Amino acid sequence: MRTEPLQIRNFIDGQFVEPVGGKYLDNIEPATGKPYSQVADSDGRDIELAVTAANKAFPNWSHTSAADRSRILLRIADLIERDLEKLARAESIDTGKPLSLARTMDIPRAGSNFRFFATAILHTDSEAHITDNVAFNYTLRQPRGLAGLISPWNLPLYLLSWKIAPAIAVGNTAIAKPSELTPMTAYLLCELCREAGLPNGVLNIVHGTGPNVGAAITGHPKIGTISFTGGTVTGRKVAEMCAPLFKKVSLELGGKNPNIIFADAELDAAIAGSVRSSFANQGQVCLCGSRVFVERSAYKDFVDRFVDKASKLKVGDPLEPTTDQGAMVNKTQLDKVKFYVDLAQKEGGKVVLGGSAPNLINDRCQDGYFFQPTVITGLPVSCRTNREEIFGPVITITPFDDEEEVIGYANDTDYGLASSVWTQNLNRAHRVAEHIHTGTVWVNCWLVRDLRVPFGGMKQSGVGREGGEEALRFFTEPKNICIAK
Ligand code: TXE
Repeated sequence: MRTEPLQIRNFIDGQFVEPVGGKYLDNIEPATGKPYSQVADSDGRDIELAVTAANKAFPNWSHTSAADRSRILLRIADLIERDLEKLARAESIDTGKPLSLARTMDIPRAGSNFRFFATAILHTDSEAHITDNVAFNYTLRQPRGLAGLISPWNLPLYLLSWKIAPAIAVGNTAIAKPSELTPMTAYLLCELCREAGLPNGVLNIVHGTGPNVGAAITGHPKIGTISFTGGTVTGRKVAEMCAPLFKKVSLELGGKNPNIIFADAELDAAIAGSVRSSFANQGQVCLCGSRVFVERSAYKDFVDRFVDKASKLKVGDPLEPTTDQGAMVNKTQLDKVKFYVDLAQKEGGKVVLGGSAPNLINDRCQDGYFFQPTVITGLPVSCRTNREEIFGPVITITPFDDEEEVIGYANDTDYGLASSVWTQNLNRAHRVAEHIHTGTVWVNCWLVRDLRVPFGGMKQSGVGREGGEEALRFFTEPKNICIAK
């Protein structure tokens, strides 16, 4: 008997509701290339309903005590942890990422995001100043109102929760739009928020495409704060929509991150760390180190050992426990990767690993969007392959001769999100880290995350910072009150 596919509906005012237009998009499973559910294809009319609900909820929620807000967010974190397996499986099916990765990274990090901001709001301090003998100044940090949160498809629940948690923790109400490519865990999160007792209208999730729903959020006059994560091209459109409305905007965009290995690095650790930073999540992480630079004296040894280790990554069915590399999120991304591998060879590069789709994974996955971990050498530093974000399992490895040269290579990009430096020389680590133009520099590690630190990019990698104190400040409005003595 043919069962009807699950229809992912919008979550507005605490209820799951049909999109006003009654339309749905197929939701494709990347590992099979076949639809396995449907997602609401909403538009501005649905955003209007969400704005009404968020507006209605704002007065009570913004006056709820921090202790009560904290208790609800902690309950959400507990429920995410309770449903770890269910959420991880949903995330893996929806994105094509290995189940093991969703289980160990995406879902636990989503729970951590709620837990972190649930407790952070209990320990915020306020500024006060005695102005000579004439006045007493203090600063109130108040919630801004309605927050519009737009998230991408690569780490769906991780990045969506990274926005929802601080936004509502400080007392805003939120209208969130997950990527239409990966809506499932956002849908499941709504059920958990309701079970946790989050009041109706505090969180509203409207599904659909960027132009129909995302633009309705960024263009809505009553949504004063926008937090966006996605591509640089789209980030520019978001900024253009928000500027004339004087909205407060945070943009987390793309990256083309340098990963620098000096000859004195602990090479086993550098190779293991570099394989992970190159191919985690099929290279679909804005923080991946896609431009690897190796000091010339260690270059051949590094390339041989890196290729050997990367060749052992198992490309497979994301649901198999032994899989290291799953499917790319959709055909568009797969075609983009194929385009850049062809371009790299036209630019003089040599494919020393991968470069094409793998052999048949299994019958279930024969039409999935798979691509082998790919390593390309011999490219000039400033070619398109080394300048443009590919966002897939494709990295380049290039030799360098000295510190000044490699810092110049690292900074020769329109992006500035993250970087890694591998060396046992402490002075050099500090020196190089200081001169690289990225928002985050990891030394002898990658993707070690502390939620207290500011996170974000420079140049075309974004505007603003999320994480920790920065996120609490972003989602609140400081008001200075001066009282004459
Ligand atoms: O992201 P988009 P896409 C990079 C990566 C990728 C490229 C495009 O290089 O190849 O971006 O990916 C919504 N107004 N990153 O197309 O378009 C959209 O529905 C408002 C890096 O998937 O940026 C989705 O919810 N919203 C990034 C979200 O924006 C709009 C992670 C992101 O979609 C919109 C993902 C509009 N006009 C991709 N158009 C990172 N930094 O991690 C689309 N959206």
